[in-house]
Amino acid sequence: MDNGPGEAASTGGSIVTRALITGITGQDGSYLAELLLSKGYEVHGVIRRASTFNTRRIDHLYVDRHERDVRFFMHYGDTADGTRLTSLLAQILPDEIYHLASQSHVRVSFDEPEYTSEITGLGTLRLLEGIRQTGLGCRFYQASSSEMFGSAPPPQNELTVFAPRSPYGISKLFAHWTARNYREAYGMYTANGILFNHESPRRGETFVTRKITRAVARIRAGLDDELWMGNIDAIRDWGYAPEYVEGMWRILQCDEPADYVLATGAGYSVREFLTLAFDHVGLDWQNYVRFDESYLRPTEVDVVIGDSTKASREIGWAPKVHTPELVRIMVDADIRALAEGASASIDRPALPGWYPATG
Ligand code: NAP
Ligand code: G4F
Repeated sequence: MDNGPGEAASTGGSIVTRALITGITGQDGSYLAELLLSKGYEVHGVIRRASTFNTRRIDHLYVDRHERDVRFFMHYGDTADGTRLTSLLAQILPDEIYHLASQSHVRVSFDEPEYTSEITGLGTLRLLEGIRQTGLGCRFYQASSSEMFGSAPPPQNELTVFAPRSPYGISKLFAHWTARNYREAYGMYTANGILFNHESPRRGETFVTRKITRAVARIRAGLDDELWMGNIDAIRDWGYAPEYVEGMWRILQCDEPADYVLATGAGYSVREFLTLAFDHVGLDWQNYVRFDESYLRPTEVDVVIGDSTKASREIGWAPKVHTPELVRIMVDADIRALAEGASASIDRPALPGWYPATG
């Protein structure tokens, strides 16, 4: 049975496309859930059981399941647990799967290479094998990453030879090739979105952009007076996450599965990001930023700048928000959050000193 988009399952007489999102509690998962709900989808999310709440980014979407016309459902699951993933597939019968769950922090992947391979690499294999074994005719999106390009010179596109430089990048490459192999070997609809860095006010606070914008808000408010950073010469292609999840959806609407790069096409160094962020509030970053070598990576990806010509041509995707505007959006959001007393936001450890230096 192939319940592709537009021919989806029927519930209560109406036609509803049913999506399954792994990693729904993350930055991208939360924006994607909003997007799909706004398009009339029934959305099922996989969340990890945790001893603390991890649903903060999606709490606003929650609807009591006893209400009428509920279209948002959560299920416990973990990419380490193939049996559970397979039973969820058989229970939910999704038309589209967006596989976003991952140990997504590059620096952490050097500390936990085995765990990262298990979750980020093998997790994809478990899900694809579950789809194959249950015989589902669904469409599958794999969250591939520009980190797979590693040391390959920019601009990078779908034809660039991969040269990953971290356990995370290597794990993503395993997942990427596994998705392609299942497409070729079994005729399954699997598509890879090779996404360059994309950020937002919902970005985890140990990624460099959010770390900076949150620090700017706190320094401006007089709550902090220094910011410890690693390699600020690295160059990234930073876009705006809500636009990238729209790209994910477009990728799965193609008649034939394919792989696409999504990027803005412009590179900025971390140093330039710092300048833009501090300038936005009238401060000089050089008065606050200090160097801490514990934030360096054993091998660094020096520069990634994407070429998303194929996505523009074939799926009509083009980013509108570029890095300077992104910086303003994020700084303003962190200033607002601080003023509203929500500065402890999503990923801030209660006791930073207890945590390994990861971001
Ligand atoms: P994120 O904010 O770190 O979210 C990761 C999600 O994966 C969270 O929902 C997390 O759950 C979940 N997760 C982690 N380990 C899991 C496990 N063992 N089982 C089930 N779920 C697990 O990442 P993001 O920025 O939204 O990125 C989404 C995906 O795109 C990731 O695969 C990432 O590697 C990839 N990607 C991101 C970018 C980017 O710039 N953002 C670029 C390219 C690719 P908890 O909330 O419980 O931790
Ligand atoms: O924000 P980052 O940690 O992101 P990174 O390593 O590019 O990875 C992110 O983007 C990937 C897309 O290519 C995703 F696949 C991945 O899941 C993740 O979302 O670091 C960006 C750059 C690096 O070069 C890092 O060395 O910033 C540099 N940096 C300098 N000081 C720092 C810091 N990064 C962090 N996290 N913290 C610092 O203090």
